Amino acid sequence: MKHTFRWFGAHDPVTLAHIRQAGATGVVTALHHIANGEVWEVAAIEKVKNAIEAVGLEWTFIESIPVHENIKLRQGDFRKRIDNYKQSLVNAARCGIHQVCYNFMPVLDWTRTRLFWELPHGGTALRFDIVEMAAFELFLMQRPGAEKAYTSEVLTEAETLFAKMSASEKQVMEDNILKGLPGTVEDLSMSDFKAMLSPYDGLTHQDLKSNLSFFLNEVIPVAEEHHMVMAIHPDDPPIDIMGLPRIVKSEQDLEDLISFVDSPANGITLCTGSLGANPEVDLPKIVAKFADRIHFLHLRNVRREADGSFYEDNHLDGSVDMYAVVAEIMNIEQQSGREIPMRPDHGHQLLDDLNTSSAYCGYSAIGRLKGLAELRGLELGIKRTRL
Ligand code: DNO
Repeated sequence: MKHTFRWFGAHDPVTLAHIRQAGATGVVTALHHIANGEVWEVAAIEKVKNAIEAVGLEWTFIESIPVHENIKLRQGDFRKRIDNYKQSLVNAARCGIHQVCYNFMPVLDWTRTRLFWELPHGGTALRFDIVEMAAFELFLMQRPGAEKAYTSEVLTEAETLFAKMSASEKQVMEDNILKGLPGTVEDLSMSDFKAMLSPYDGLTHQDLKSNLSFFLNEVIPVAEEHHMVMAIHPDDPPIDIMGLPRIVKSEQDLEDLISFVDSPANGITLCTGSLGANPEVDLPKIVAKFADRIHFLHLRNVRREADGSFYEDNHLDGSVDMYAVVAEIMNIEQQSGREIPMRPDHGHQLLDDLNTSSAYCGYSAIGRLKGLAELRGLELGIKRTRL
């Protein structure tokens, strides 16, 4: 595997020098200052690329060129936004960057109810709690029909929980949940958020899949022409939340995705944390099945709980059998001669991370360094026992 680290740009307190010290050889980043849907110009891409190369690293993957909401909705100026997307791809290729991650989650990216959930040793982890999520939807957001999305046990617990929460706890919960836009530090207000959701009213999974298919049929030929690959990130968590359809959360969804355009350029980011939160997903099987479509690896573990909650565990502990996943990845690398880029996805807040609260949620230096070190050790161990 090619070892990379995510970097959020010049404002990231985890610097390129830190990334190099952590043992990564590649960087994964985006032009976070460019508004979603605008063209990434060559000069702006070059500037970031030069900064990365100046410290002896390489810009391995773009994560992400975000997809404008009008493209997901196939409404308004979506054709212009798709043209902009194509132009950004062409410009990235001109700068020598050929691998692009993206997602097709409506409105929100990843969603958690706790950003600093304390572990027994005092470090913190990200957590998605189904009871808190239900309490948010029912009582803070007051989404009509939200009760249909939860079991009666969860609804009862959510009611009890909400009755006990103080005003400030409710505010923290709202801020946490509306945080799902990586690379930003701004929280959305509830009314902005509702305004963003309303165009999705009545949009079904099938509609959203058809809009994804339309988008891919437009951009994949451009990617192919410029020897690029696109790698969709699965939905996180892998369930419908807030009434929004989520369409990349299961093996069947991945099959549908690759059927939309039959090209290796139409690929997947294997996020073991996102897919691994779905108890029905067999990750080693998915690696073997979609081998030639897996272009990027987000390696992270989750510990699933019976009611659908989960938290992010150590990279090698939890419900995902990381040994089996990495062993399968190494099989497909061996068969294809490829070296697939990986990044340790997220990390706990540990040691000095706990004093540097300005890092992006989930993207602490030491927690991720630990994850990378463990994953590299696992990889080396597998390699040596196979020799
Ligand atoms: C979370 C990340 C995601 C990912 C995007 C890709 O930390 O894994 O935000 O970058 O979904 O577009």
